[in-house]
Amino acid sequence: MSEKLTSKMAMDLEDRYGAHNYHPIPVVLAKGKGAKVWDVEGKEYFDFLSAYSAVNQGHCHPKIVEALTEQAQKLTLTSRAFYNDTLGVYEKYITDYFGYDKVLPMNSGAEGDETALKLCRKWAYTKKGIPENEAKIIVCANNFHGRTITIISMSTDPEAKKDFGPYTPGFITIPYDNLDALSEALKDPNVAGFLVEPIQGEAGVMVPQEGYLKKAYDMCKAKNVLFIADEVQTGIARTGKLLACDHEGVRPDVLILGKALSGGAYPISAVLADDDIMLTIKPGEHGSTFGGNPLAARVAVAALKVVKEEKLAGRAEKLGQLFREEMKKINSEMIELVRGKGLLNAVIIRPKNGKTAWDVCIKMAENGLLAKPTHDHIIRFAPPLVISEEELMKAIAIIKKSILSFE
Ligand code: IF1
Repeated sequence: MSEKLTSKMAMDLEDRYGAHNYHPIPVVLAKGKGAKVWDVEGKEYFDFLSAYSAVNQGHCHPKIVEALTEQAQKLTLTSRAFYNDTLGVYEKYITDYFGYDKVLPMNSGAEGDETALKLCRKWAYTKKGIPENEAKIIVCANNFHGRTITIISMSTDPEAKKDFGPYTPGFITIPYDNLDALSEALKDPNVAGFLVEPIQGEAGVMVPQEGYLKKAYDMCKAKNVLFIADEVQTGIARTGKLLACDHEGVRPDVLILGKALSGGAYPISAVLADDDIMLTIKPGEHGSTFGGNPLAARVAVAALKVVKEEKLAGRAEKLGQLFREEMKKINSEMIELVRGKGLLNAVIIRPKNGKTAWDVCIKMAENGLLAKPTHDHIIRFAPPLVISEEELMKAIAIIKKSILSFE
């Protein structure tokens, strides 16, 4: 093809040949570096979505790309029918890094959550002594854990759920950030686990009250119930600590990671737990063709090293405070509320003259910044954690100019 692909052509192709399961902002990206991306016409943007926090380390981080390309030329996949020379190295590295006995490697975040659910049930029957098929797992309203049938069975979002039944049983839904409801649900002796996002992402960056996670953890301990943290989005430095649970000194019994575990270079997820839990799953009982492949193993080690070397958690903490302060200074009726932790933030948009969060995002894109609305009235702001203070201030100026253009 000698003809150059324009944005219009690329969008038409996706529309014509791709399933219509997304409604993207109309930009066509062709290149990324650090906190910035470029469209096919060469227009530059700050990326304030970071692929839903998968590119915390910045787009195309040279060290991650190096690990990926080097390993891609040597060995990419063996399946777990055989050992390979990279997986064990990665397993030692990540278990030391997060302080767990064992890791179970998977690919997508949803698979990580599914793995944690299976692990919890296995533990319930083989260790806790819950009667067969009676185990229950407590989940929170407005959660987001992925798109599989079991995961949407735990969802309270009609959009995620409707017309996809019948649903998987075995879950108890309680309100998020509500310890009384948790206490009540924990009275059921067949409860095996409590699955929670330390900050609810999809719900609109819902930060629970201080002490919620710690108290919830202690209540689970008192009832011999596993505290399972979905840190797929909040983990790996996004909220200003390595894990969002670290803000309250909580060490989950089961920890689910994904997204930035690869720095966005490859789909990699992981479940971490100690031996008494993890070793309840025996050979043949769970797995994945691609989970723990050599490419993933090398990429994950590189991605985790970057987080430490570039002190990304500290950057997220400091720049996040700056971001929220500057957002609160913007004098517009459209800004109803600013909330978040580290560089996982949300601005609640009050519609003005029929203009909504979507219109603000379109205006920001025109002005060179990409973000996506969630639930019509919330905009999530989550740039790569490698963004410099100077870049952040430029980005804030774009956000401000865009919002004020509706005054
Ligand atoms: C999409 C949201 C973010 C997650 C948590 C597991 C998964 C996710 C806490 C599953 C995935 C994504 C998927 C993405 C939209 C997105 C999202 F808007 F829906 F809420 F990030 F904010 N646990 N989150 O947030 O991971 O299987 O996708 O690898 O397009 O569905 P996955």
